[in-house]
Amino acid sequence: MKNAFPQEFLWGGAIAANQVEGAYLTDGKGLSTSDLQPHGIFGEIVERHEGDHGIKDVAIDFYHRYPEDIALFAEMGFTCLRVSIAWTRIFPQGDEAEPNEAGLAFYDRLFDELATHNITPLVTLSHYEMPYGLVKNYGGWGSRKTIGFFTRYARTVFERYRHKVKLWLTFNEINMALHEPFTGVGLPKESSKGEIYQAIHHQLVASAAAVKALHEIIPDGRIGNMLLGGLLYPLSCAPADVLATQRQNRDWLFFGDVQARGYYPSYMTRYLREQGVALEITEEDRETLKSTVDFISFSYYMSGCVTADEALNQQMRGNILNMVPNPHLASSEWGWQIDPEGLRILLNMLWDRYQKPLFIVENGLGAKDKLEADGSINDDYRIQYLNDHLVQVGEAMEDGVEVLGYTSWGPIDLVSASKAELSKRYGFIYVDRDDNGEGTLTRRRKKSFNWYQEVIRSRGASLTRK
Ligand code: BGP
Repeated sequence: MKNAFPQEFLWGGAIAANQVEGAYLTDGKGLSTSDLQPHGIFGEIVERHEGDHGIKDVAIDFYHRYPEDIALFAEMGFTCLRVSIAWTRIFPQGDEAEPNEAGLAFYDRLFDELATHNITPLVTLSHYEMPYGLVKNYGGWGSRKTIGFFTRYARTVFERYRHKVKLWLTFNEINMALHEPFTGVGLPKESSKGEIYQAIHHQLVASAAAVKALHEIIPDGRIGNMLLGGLLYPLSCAPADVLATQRQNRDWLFFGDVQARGYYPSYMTRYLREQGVALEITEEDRETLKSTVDFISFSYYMSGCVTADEALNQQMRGNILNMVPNPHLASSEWGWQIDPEGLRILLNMLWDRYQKPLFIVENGLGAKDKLEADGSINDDYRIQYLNDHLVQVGEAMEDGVEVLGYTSWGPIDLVSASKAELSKRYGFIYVDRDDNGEGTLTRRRKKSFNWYQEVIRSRGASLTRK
């Protein structure tokens, strides 16, 4: 492939605190919503008791092993690492007046280590977790007060790391709240549409308040939103299918519309009215929402189809976005449909819609890897997946889309979000730990490690087209 990627394009990987760090009560950290989901975001919510265990309590022990892991990322040539800050390390219950110094100090060490290797941090403020204290005592994002707690947290970390971190994201996959309200906004699963959208509204206001604070505190910084790029195609060309698809794409684009444009789109006003949902939106909220993001970031793993045919729809329902399988695409071992061209389509769609720079902050293949007797891991399927997606990123850039960078999901094996599995591996680096928590936590380079290293070194020239 010809060299489509500019010098300043950021290459790297993305991880999230609750999926890698472990040390779930260390140095004063409080319990987060993630700590109550030992079986992942689709599993039950479990109250924690002294002496109990969950796979994420240790995760891959990044809290203690980050220097070794960052050295491996540097060896691959990473110029960027997306991490998240665990809010509960900074404000353990969420409502304290003063931050927890030991938590702040940890991220100082982490960012210093990245700086040693010239790796630019891209930091998510909230990745699928919030202080459980805010859920228990205030009702999570259902309460307007949470906007203030979050803004205090955001301002605290912006002030503290203003010389170390210039690139920020607000909420990971903010549109996920519609599907998993506990993970997204700290509300029970059985919450009504009105309650969920009110909580989402509070979160959107908080996101905009963070954008405003960032611009004040770090004038040379940039902050983006983060969407689950749930690209949907009509199952057929029947206008009813096309219309249903437009509506479902708007379910998630709505978040981007508010965060990038600064106001609620008209289709949403109609939708909420027809659902009988009357949101409490103050004048001050409207003012705050006008602080729009500098760039759009998103995750992309798969695409899906939509049909207006309810009977067919019901038959095929099953996964989180209610996608109907696309007969033209193959699936991963976890049933996620693989669609590299979808990434080009999505990049163009978001660029056409927002005209703001884009950042692919998650993409990758979760697969079972085999550790050979000689210690090698030959993950050609992962190389293929990533190669094909990166080729399409190059195509989108040729189309004129402005892309800031690409951080593949899980550059080191980590605990999966959906089911808290370790056997669902995404990494270039293998971690010796299984779903039961057995293993030495030793790290090993997979075949894809050298492959990615070469892709970065050659700025994409080594990618192969079909
Ligand atoms: C995204 C999340 C990540 C990550 C990824 C892969 O939705 O932002 O946290 O885990 O999906 O999903 P999983 O871990 O379930 O395979």
